[in-house]
Amino acid sequence: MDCNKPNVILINCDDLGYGDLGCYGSQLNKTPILDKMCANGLKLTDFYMPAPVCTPSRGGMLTGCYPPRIGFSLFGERGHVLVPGSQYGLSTDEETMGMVFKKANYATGLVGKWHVGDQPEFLPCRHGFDFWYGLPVVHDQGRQKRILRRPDSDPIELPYHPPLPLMLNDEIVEQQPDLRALTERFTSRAVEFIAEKRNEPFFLYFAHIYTHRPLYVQDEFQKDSQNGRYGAAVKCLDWSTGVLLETLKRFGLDKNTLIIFTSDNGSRAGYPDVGEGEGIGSNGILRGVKFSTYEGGIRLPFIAYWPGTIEPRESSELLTAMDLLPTFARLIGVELQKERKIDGIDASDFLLGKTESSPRNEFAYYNVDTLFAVRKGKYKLHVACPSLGGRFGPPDFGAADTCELYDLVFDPGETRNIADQNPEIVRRLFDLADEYRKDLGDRFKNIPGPGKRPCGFVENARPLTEYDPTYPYFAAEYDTDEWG
Ligand SMILES: [Ca+2]
Repeated sequence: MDCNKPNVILINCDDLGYGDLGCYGSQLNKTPILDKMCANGLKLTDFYMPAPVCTPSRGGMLTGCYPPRIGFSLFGERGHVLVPGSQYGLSTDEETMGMVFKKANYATGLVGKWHVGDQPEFLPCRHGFDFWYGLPVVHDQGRQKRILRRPDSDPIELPYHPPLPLMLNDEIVEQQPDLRALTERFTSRAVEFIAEKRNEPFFLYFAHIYTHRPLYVQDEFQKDSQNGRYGAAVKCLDWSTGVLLETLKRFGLDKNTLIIFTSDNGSRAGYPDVGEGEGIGSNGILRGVKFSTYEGGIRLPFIAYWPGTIEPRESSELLTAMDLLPTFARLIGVELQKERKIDGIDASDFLLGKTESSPRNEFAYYNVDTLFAVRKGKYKLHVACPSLGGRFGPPDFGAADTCELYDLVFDPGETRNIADQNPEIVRRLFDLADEYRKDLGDRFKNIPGPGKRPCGFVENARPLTEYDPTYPYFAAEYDTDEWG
């Protein structure tokens, strides 16, 4: 076994909130396996995704870049995430995690949701992944009743998407798969991948569909859930992680495998269309929800587990998912491309416990391509707020100026604006915001951003599937109107 070439498994959940795991304070969801992994690994309290919604969060993580840098902003007129048949996707000019691991001759696999472009030009095999079993889009983008419920209007039925494709590499192997069993099938494919690649170094990116709605979960996980289908989905994530841990142990790979567990953005808990009673997610002590640049939308659980190499510890140092790409590169001994600027910082010494402090001490909160807030050290300044999207919606409609300063150490819930009492800190953070805008631009401020690169684009895009009333789909249409 080549100890200089550790295996890496990156587990990314979908919409799992900061407060959804037992080890992050959940009293409702049962996560004994993740809690144990957390107790025996590195737990971060201040870990950020690059965006508070799927597509830019994932694109930013895979490339080590703030989403505007890779052209992930507004896709077309309105879309803040990619939809089936979009002309946009992750440019193959960008260096992804898959490509970085390929440089070191790793086997690279993706199991689960991609969501950074569904056209053939943008699929995982074009981005350094040898193997892929999963969904090109989010699972609420299949044939499913979609009722938009807003407190201020009557329910509106939204148009159907084309049938949800399940892919094996670049081929569609099923349409409208049974969502209730999909996580088990993903887990089984992940085990097969590990088994096949056990004699060579591998990178596995496992991108779950839980706990994004609609939630379909096997009865087995629902039986003793204290949080409805939501708690059952979290339990299934815990179970799936347990299967991977056991598989590594059986193949004698556990001491040579780094596992990271996180989520792409915060929970939707608190949205008006999220019903009570069926179980809801939690962003714990944090304010804000998915789509929001308050902490709850974008600060996520992060566990790094590598028995014998990472000593158990908890840290409140800053780290972001953009830092994973350069950190992995350092761990496996490859150089990143030099032509294109990235935003990630190599944090391998911090991850391994060689230093107590993280090399990152600031973060820019971009949503679509407007800068909403900056953090440096313990201080966070909100410089913009959504103008019409309101508390709940994405800020597609624009922004308004604001000036809210929070001390995230004493006030992680962002409850007390201390801007008036700290004019000097406010001034310094406005200056920092301007530095980011000069490089990455700002839609709201009409600043173009010379550091932005174009998103991938194809002229003749179309959905991968088309509804055919005579075709025997696994599920003709998903039968809940939960989405988003
Ligand atoms: Ca998500």
